Amino acid sequence: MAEYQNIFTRAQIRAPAYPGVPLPQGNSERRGTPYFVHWIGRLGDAQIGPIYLGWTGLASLFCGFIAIEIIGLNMLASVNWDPIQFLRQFFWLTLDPPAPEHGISIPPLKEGGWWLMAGMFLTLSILLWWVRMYRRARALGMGTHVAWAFASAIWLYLVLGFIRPLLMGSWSEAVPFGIFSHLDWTGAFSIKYGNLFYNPFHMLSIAFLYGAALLFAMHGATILAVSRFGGEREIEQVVDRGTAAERAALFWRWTMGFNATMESVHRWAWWFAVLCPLTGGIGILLTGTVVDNWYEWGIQHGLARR
Ligand code: 07D
Ligand code: 07D
Repeated sequence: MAEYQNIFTRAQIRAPAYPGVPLPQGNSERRGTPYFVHWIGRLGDAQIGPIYLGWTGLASLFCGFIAIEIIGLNMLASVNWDPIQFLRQFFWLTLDPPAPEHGISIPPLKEGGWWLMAGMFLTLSILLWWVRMYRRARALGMGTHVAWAFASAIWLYLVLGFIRPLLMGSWSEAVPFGIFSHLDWTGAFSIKYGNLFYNPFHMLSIAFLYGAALLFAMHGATILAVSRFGGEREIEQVVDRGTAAERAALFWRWTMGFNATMESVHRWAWWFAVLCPLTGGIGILLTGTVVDNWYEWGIQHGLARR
């Protein structure tokens, strides 16, 4: 019995290393001879590589490197170039956006210009990585669901650091680069706009966040529970349901009254995950642009009481 309750993967795939399906014309080669690592296999697939180094991936890594370099060197400068203090104070170090008086102009480097430049490179890096995800999926003849889910997170990121600051007419509205400074920003944002809890889109975002965790737990647990009947071979189970899918479905009909299917559970998961930052981004976009104080808004709309 205990063998099925291990958090690590027990069965490791050890077929001969597989370079992947043939790619359409115009794709570059996949690099590296694949090899196997036992401990990696305990978490996922033991095969490492080959890796695809397209130009969008390389350009993304390059832009990401520049962004981290700008942020890191500014943080290092803020502790007088002392590497020990950099490590000790890392969580508290920050690269802040320009002050309000700069509006959406390009400020001097030391007054937020570095922040703007880091943000530009980070955004380029993220967008190029999105293109890489999209194009690799197409090259494999897959759907582009992963890229569109990623796009939803990018939407929230762009609202927080670019779209909303533009609408508000000031970079100072954007999020700083720093571990605790971005938490301080989040806390201050809520207070400044009268308590984000009364923002219905924050409520929706939270419901999808919690819902996504719940669905992930239910789905992960269900599949592990029927893996002794081959339940993790999900797609086979869609066309030829067999005893694993039957038991999983019956379990939920017993305990909950109805059940998802092997296919629909993934649609639920996708939508919950996607709707979390999608609704969140709408909530942030409305804050300060359409609604100045969510508590007052809540009172006006019968949500909050004085
Ligand atoms: C587990 C996948 C791996 C990703 C990881 C994050 C960096 C940052 C720092 C250059 C689940 C890698 C971290 C690349 C490097 C510098 C200075 C994903 C997994 C491990 N946050 N946030 C964190 C980001 C915002 C909030 C942690 C990013 C908003 C709260 C990490 C963004 C608001 C809390 C982090 C972003 C907000 C955190 C762990 C971008 C509202 C926490 C993240 C680009 C949404 C938690 C100390 C994690 C924490 C935390 C990264 C945006 C709120 C540093 C990259 C502005 C309340 N955030 N965050 O595991 O421990 O995600 O903070 O938008 O409590 Mg944040
Ligand atoms: C940040 C999307 C961008 C990330 C990208 C990733 C890299 C690194 C590195 C691979 C997370 C880029 C990656 C660059 C790659 C490696 C190593 C997604 C991001 C593109 N809140 N709140 C939310 C709760 C309060 C506030 C969402 C709970 C207070 C603000 C979420 C509580 C105040 C904002 C949520 C709570 C407050 C949010 C985020 C409880 C603070 C937002 C969803 C129990 C005092 C954001 C509408 C998400 C939002 C947001 C949860 C409380 C402030 C559901 C559970 C009242 C300002 N809050 N919150 O997916 O969308 O984030 O709001 O109290 O901006 Mg909140």
